[in-house]
Amino acid sequence: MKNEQDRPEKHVEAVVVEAVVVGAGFAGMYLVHRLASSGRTVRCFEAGSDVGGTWYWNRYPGARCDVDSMEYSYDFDDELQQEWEWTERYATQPEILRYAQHVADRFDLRRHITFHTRVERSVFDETLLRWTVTTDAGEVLTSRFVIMATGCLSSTNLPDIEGLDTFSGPLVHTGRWPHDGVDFAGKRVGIVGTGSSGIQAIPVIAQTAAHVTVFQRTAQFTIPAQNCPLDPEEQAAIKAEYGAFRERNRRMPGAFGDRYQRPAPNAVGLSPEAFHEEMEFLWQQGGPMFLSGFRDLMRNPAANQLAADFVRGKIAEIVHNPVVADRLTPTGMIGCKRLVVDTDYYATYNRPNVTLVDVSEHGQPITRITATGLQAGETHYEFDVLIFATGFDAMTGSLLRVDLRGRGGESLAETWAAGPVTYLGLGVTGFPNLFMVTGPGSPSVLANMIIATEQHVDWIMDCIHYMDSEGHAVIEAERHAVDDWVAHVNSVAGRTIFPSCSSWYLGANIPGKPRVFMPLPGFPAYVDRCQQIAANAYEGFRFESLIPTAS
Ligand code: N01
Repeated sequence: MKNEQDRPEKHVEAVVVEAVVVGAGFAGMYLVHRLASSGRTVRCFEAGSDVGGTWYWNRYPGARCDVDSMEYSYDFDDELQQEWEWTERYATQPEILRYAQHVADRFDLRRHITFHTRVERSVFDETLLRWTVTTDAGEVLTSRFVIMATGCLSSTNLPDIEGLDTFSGPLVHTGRWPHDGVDFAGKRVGIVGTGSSGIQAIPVIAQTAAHVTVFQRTAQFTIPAQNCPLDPEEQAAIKAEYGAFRERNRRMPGAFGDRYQRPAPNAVGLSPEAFHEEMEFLWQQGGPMFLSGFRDLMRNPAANQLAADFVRGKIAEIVHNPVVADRLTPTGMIGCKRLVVDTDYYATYNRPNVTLVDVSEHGQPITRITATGLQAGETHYEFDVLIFATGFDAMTGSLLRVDLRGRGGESLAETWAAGPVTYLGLGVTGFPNLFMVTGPGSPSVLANMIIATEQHVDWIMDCIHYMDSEGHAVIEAERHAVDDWVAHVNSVAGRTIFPSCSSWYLGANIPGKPRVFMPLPGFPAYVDRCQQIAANAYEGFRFESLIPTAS
């Protein structure tokens, strides 16, 4: 902590607001609720016309969550979680959006949120110890805190392909889906990208389109969701002990899936029969807990190959045409890229109106978009609708889209030129009183996102209360703490298979983006560390206090 003795007296302008929150997804909404209900002035800015974040923008057909709905919801208010009724094991995008809107109504959040507005710039004034925040509507605010609740997967990635603006029909990105929908009936549809979004959308679009042509650059491992209606008795049983249910899930590595936990032996060393029987059970059970049946799948490449081979075998069983099955069969390790969860994905390729085109460098790469379709290799494909399911500039994209200027006018982009560096994924040296929710270096995308955002918001609120009680005006991550934290994240990730493939976790999907493994595996250990740091007077952060001005 700094010695305040020699600090010159400062006169502080009236604070317009205590906090500016950027984004009104699940993180921003909970922040607004906590800040406003503790009597603080808060302004939240949201580019969309309503709350919901990811679930507001990603309205493509088939969009649904792959964390169980009883787990993918706020747990900060017991009445809220008791009164809301989920209808399916995995909630659809419209149902999650309705839930977000219900929360906004219930806690009267919208009066603090300015919609259709982006924060464009935020500059830290080292004299006033305040942020000057400017929006694209021209509004300027002075705020003590800026809290980035911009989401990990909200900056869409549209590949830079020649002729993108020449296509004469609708050209849509899954992450910016039109609110009035897209009519596929009788249409020829081209879809580029086979990650989670494409894999969810393709089977649904194929049901009404005249023809769907899928342009696949890399084959993906995907596991059946085995989605089903939620049994009211099961829902009631969970609600009867919701607190304990939540607590058990918070102790899971990804803060979800406790009830699917089974004894997890090592795959290596197990008899092939016993291994196959367990894998079959996990496949029938469905969902992202598929890889948790064995302790060594995410650590030992040999074990991982056994599970990968099991899924490859499933593809060969499901897909009738062996050439198409072969094209759909991923190489490499399973779970190294984000595991995809689907409904009828592989079986969709048995439909006569679905074609798979390999656009990898060994196949027919896409060279340009034309007025009537796209050119891949030697072939020109004609479409009425073109869809890009090409993902996001993950984790850093939406943070860097705002011109954030910290001490000395340095931008976050400059500070992160070699990749994102943070302390706990919450703070950055040189950017006082700036918090990120689920920033790089925190479990974020490797965890149940709503629970991860609640944990961060609770930590931030505790920290702000602590600052007030201690008379601190400003908090800032110390450089040595950031360096140690980055080393820690690399070391934890390095003990897994995650860094060994080209995934968006590493920024590998964006040309020129520094390759840094951004999320931190292991939610419970992270939470323990956050609590320990708070208990030790927020070690690793430094504080500054204002000399009170005479009135
Ligand atoms: O994006 P992605 P996403 N030419 O980056 C391809 C979450 N999410 O929107 O693998 C041709 O995974 C690219 O190919 P390649 C979830 O965390 C969750 O699908 O780079 N193809 C890939 O196939 C997920 O991981 C849910 O070779 C190009 C695809 O586009 C994350 O969001 C649902 C290309 C992008 O896949 C992102 O998923 C949806 C090009 N120039 C999303 N550029 C659920 O909860 C890219 N591709 C279930």
